[in-house]
Amino acid sequence: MTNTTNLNSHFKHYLKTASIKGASIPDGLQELLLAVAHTCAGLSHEVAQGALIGLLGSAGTGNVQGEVQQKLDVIANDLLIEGVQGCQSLAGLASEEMELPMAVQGTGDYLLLFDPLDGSSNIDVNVSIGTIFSILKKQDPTKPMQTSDFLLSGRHQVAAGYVVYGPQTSLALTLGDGVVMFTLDRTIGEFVLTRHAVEIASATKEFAINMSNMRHWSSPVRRYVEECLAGVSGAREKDFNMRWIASMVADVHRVLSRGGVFMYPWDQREPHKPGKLRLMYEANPMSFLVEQAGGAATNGDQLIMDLIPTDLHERVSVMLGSKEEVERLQHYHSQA
Ligand code: P6P
Repeated sequence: MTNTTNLNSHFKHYLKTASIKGASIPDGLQELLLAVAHTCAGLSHEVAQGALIGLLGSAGTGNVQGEVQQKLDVIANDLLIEGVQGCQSLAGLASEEMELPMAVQGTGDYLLLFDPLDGSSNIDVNVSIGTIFSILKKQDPTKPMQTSDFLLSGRHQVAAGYVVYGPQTSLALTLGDGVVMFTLDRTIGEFVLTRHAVEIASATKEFAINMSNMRHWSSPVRRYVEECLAGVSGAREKDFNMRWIASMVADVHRVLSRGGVFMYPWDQREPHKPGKLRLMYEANPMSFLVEQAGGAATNGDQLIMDLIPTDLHERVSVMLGSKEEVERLQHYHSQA
């Protein structure tokens, strides 16, 4: 992304003036991105209020994934649906929290997918959580939306990003020409450009994985992690550090910010499921950001964004981040 990289510009000004591969951002896409960002700025306030307004704890309902919904999961989902209703180019939307997609205008250029509040198991313990979004270009904008319209590979994304509700509320965005980051200025309720040309270092000394699942992993993943743990006393030329926040948005924000590799691989507890994380509204948007920042994202055998989905809520094994480490993981998988 070029020009308008003058830091401190507000999100709306950025979208109006950004040049993406030499072209300005279409008005309909600007409108949609503004609506998502505005909704997430409001959600940041709700998240920060938490217990003060009775928003912690379970909603007493389950979602399509069979997971217990937190109150904030439901609120985030409802706010995002409401927030984009006026977007004239939005044909429809799909959410982790809903089995079927929902028509907005019915016809239109874009399809929005989101995980409204990822990492919600962390809500009650005051650990960072986030909203992940992906925007696909609808193949035929004149026809009414249907579920099959969403089943496109991650290469069809025209935009992707997340908002992480942490000590700061940060928004990361790619439109296919690099990655930029914004910080919510609560004094004015605006996202302000604070980083541009975000790049993931190819080498790293930091890996992120839930180590308690080690006995369930495939051998290539076990080999990789065991070598990281052994460091210079083993096959690696350096020692490693480990992080695991159990909130994908927070872990990926760290990888984008300072490098590293994030893994949630397939494991044998559910051998018929390719992984835990969802392809369409978690892995694909994060993979788009990571690739645009010079990193890589694989399921072990293929690049995640090359995968052709067959189901809106399908899951995938995820290994993403610093290119050297992801390529090593791919190499170990190719030898298995
Ligand atoms: P575990 C959150 O529930 C999530 O979907 C991701 O955000 C996170 O990376 C992962 O699950 C954490 O899973 O098994 O460590 O609790």
